[in-house]
Amino acid sequence: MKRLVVVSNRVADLSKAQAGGLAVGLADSLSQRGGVWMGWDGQTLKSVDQTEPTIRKFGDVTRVTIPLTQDDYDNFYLGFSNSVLWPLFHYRLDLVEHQSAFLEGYRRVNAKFATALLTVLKPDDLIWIHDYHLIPLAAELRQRGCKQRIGFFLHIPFPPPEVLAAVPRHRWLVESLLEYDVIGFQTHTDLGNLAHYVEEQLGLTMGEEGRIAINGRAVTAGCFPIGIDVDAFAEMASHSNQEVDIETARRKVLERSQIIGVDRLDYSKGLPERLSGFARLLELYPQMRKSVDLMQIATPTREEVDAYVEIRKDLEALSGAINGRFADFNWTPVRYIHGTVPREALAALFRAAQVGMVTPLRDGMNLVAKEYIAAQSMDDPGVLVLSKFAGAAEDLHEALIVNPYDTDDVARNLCRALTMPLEERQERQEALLVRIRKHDAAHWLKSFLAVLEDQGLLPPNDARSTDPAKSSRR
Ligand code: GDG
Repeated sequence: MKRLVVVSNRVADLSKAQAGGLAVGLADSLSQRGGVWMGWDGQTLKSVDQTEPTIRKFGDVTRVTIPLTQDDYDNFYLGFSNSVLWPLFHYRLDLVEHQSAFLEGYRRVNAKFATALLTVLKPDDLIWIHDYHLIPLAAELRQRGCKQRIGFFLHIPFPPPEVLAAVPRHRWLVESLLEYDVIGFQTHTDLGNLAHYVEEQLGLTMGEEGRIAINGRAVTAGCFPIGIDVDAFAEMASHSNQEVDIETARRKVLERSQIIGVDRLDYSKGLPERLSGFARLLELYPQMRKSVDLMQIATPTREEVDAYVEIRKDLEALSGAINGRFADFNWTPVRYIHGTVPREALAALFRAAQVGMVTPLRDGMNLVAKEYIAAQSMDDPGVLVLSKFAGAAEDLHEALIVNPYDTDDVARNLCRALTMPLEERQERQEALLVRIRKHDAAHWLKSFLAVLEDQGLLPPNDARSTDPAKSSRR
């Protein structure tokens, strides 16, 4: 078995036990095969352009980290990655803020990653690079003579050509992407968008099994929906949590239901629209007043980017306005928490909530949707209300699928979820559990690595079960 080398912008702390999910899956895989995980160490140096990596061993896993300079941080991380690619790939052209220094910073840091990675690479390694920060890394490695197989997984959406065309040097970006041997997307829609781009802009075709022939090489693009460790999350949710239990008992007495939302405080997650949809529920269905509240946990993220400062202000104003309008002396409709909650408490909160509200305006997959399902008890399961613009909606058909921009649609579906008979909730839960088990974290890892190792073609259940060129999720 080949040694695995994973590269992502940030590296999980391998000295601490991780609570489930992607980091655990990757760390397990690395320790089984032996491997390397490389990324930014989270430090910014004032002026020194130090590329010397820091290398630490954790059993058979080597953690390689490099610092960034302040300039790298501003232009590569805050700039091109999070003020150009993130908004654009989430179809938010209105939020793109580009400066020419951003693109230079993006290229420079990718070159820096390549130089650092070369110091630890072995000829037989299998390289797996993650996410939008590092699209040109394969091209940088190839320029330095790297011959190993290199795969790439995009965690966020891949937009249609007409949106992608707004990225400065978009053709260069996609040509860099095509330097990988394997390109993984979350959904068939994303895969279809690449097929459209290569056809329209590069005059290439994506053939059977996602193959693109370019410069005498074959690139394989496929759909690998990411998942969670279902049993680990369900187990965590089944543990009693005293604070959540007390709150649940109080609700029972008051016959009051809870809707829960948990997200990074990001404009892609549709939080203002979510609060408006909830307010519309209280308007359209006055009988719901005092019998339901919304707990929204919004975890701070990228607070140095202007768009994130704006969204925080908007949310605080909106939750205050809804509470001002509807609250009673013994009922507060919106509980808005700007902070991070321990994972165990999160799992218990999911289990205790009658509705999980996952309504992003655009999302690669959305793991919260899968965690909410995993946390439910079969005796009395809650209902998932899911945006049609989340990658997860391509598979989770038994959720109540909504258009997050349409507050009436959201309100109607919230009401339906809150009044859904037990039998229907159980049927939906059972079907959803089968789905998240089929596409869990282990399956994601195994299926991507099988293709990267060139052990046959894409698995039939995942590979283009619909023609990507005709795919139309969003
Ligand atoms: C990107 C893509 C794709 C959130 N708040 C707290 C907390 N969380 C955890 C959730 C979940 C994770 O963070 C968020 O994952 P998502 O998938 O929902 O979203 P992104 O962070 O945007 O992730 C996304 C993902 O990559 C994987 O490919 O699905 O589409 O955007 O696990 O539970 N965890 C704790 N406290 C919090 O307050 N402990």
